[in-house]
Amino acid sequence: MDKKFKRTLVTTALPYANGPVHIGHLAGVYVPADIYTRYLRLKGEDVILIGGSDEHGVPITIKAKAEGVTPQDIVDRYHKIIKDSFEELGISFDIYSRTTTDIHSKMASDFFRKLYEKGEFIEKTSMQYYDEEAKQFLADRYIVGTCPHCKNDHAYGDQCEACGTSLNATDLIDPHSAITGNRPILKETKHWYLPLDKWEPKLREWILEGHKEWKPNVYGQCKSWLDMGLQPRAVSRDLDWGVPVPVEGAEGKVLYVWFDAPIGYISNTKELLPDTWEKYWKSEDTRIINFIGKDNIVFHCIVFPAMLMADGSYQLPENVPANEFLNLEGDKISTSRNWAVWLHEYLRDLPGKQDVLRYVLTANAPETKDNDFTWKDFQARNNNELVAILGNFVNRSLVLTHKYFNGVVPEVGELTDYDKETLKEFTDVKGSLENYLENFRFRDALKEAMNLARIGNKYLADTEPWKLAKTDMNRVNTIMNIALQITANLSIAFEPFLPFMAEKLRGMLNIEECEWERLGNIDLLPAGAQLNPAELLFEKIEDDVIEAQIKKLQDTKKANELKNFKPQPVAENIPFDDFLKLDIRVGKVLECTKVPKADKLLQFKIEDGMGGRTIVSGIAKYYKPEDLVGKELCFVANFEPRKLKGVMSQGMILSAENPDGSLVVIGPQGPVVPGSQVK
Ligand code: B3M
Ligand code: ZN
Repeated sequence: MDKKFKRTLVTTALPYANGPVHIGHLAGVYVPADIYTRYLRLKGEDVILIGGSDEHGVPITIKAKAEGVTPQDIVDRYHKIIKDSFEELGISFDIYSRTTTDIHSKMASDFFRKLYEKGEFIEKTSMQYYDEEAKQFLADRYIVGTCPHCKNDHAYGDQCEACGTSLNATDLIDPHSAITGNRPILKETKHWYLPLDKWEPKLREWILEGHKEWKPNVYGQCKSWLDMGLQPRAVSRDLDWGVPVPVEGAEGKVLYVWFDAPIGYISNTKELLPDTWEKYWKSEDTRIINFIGKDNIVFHCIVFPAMLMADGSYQLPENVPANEFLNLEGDKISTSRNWAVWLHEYLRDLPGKQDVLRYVLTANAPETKDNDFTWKDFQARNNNELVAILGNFVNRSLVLTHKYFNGVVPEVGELTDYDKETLKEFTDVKGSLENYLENFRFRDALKEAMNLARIGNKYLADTEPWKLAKTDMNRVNTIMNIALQITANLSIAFEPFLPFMAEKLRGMLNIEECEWERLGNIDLLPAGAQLNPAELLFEKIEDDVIEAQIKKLQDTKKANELKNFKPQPVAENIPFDDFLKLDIRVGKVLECTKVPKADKLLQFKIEDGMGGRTIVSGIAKYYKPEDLVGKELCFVANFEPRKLKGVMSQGMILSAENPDGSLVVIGPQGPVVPGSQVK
């Protein structure tokens, strides 16, 4: 760590307590923050990891209304689920609290009052939508209307989720209240604004000049916000859920959730360290690191720092290593569409596999670009990397030691050049691991740790102690000593990433110590030390486990399609005579084959009572040809013949289209003579 700093305060974005956390949250924020904190702890540094639930904001009140419970009920439910599941995954928070505590309300309220008294806010009145029946102002999400851009009729007052445009509530066409369905009126209301423009020069200097080392995605986003020019931003809302605005004449108003939530980092630190919290927030020798997802960059790099500058007594973050997004099986993770792997469900469905998830999410972390989580990749990384490399090496070294030496660490003898080369390679790992970890490059760091196991595997495979055991036990002593030293090093190197595995491994090696400084040493296990029995560190994940998870997602997709299915609007009316122009017949499939070089097309020979005909149809994705032979179906018999991929098609087979685009062939429900007309 930079000599300037005596201690580190690590914060993780406070997840909204209106749903459980999913793998996207974990990969973006919590796993990297935990790796970083565990690493600093291992080095013996003064570091704390602060987390908590964000329990205010409009979505929580909407969810409560929808369920007929109070917002407090909602946040109590999810806070518990989130907190317990983080703990089970080994996210080593020093405190995981929430923003509905008294300590937090008081701190947020005092923070506001200080800025208010210093004259740091602008008071402005504006016209906002008001629901006369519900007698309340409608926050953005409470107003639904038609998007002026894409005409989606379910756009919200702050954003249209169909086309992604951010909106002002007053942009919506035909706005109505999500509470009563009434058309809201515009009514005057007063709010407090933080003049971000006032802080723009300082922010520019602090970020654009002072923090060129920030990740390019973070730096770039800040630069583009700053270049667009900052505007005053309202920090209060007309709402009855939140921290009340602590000034006279502010009845019915609360602090905007993005004003109070980041103060949660401070209040949670105070809850943890009532007497010394200020040391972590207000002294220059503390390094503050905010782990967040990319959608939170503006709040952490612009808005919150402007609040801290306005207060004047706090340190600004030293780094904000925001990650990009993790997608799931090719689609954006979405809470409302239930398109996610939920942590609490993962822990239930794949018990004891915390480290596997930590491993996969780190190996595939969206550090520089969006990445995709797939269950197949999860399985492959477990089976081919954790089991086949790491687990295999550790198991071999322990099992061989038990076999040849009754589990006692053998003496090391004379080293060969190859031994020396191997040792050099693995002592170098420490430096590169540190370099990566300190620069928030956790994927690379993990690769480097895994490299240690690769070195070990290769060493055993090359030296083949099992062959030498018959002829040269002296050499086997040395080889196994080296293999065991590498194994012991793994228990340190992996501790930040896979803490459950590392602890189990230390148990097998019968060692307690785990100090980062010892990493790279070749005397972690003294000769003569007794090892405990070997156990497997990882087990293969079978196909059925993965298939069950994939099926769960497919079911979700189907359920969403049904929920969202809107039949096509019915076409214009036509006279009966027009219908009669279509000659629809029943036919029987005599032959059905794939059309060569056309993966969508099937070619049919149809018995039509008139000597038979050939029809080509684009349904190859949905049927195996042999399954259709002998079936009766309906076809349009008087279509102009046309050539498809070189085959003349005399008609069109009728099918129905499902919401997912799949096609199902239409046929009679009872026996019909081929050639009969459909009317
Ligand atoms: N709850 C948004 C989010 O979960 C917000 C973060 C607050 S961090 C102070 O993405
Ligand atoms: Zn739209």
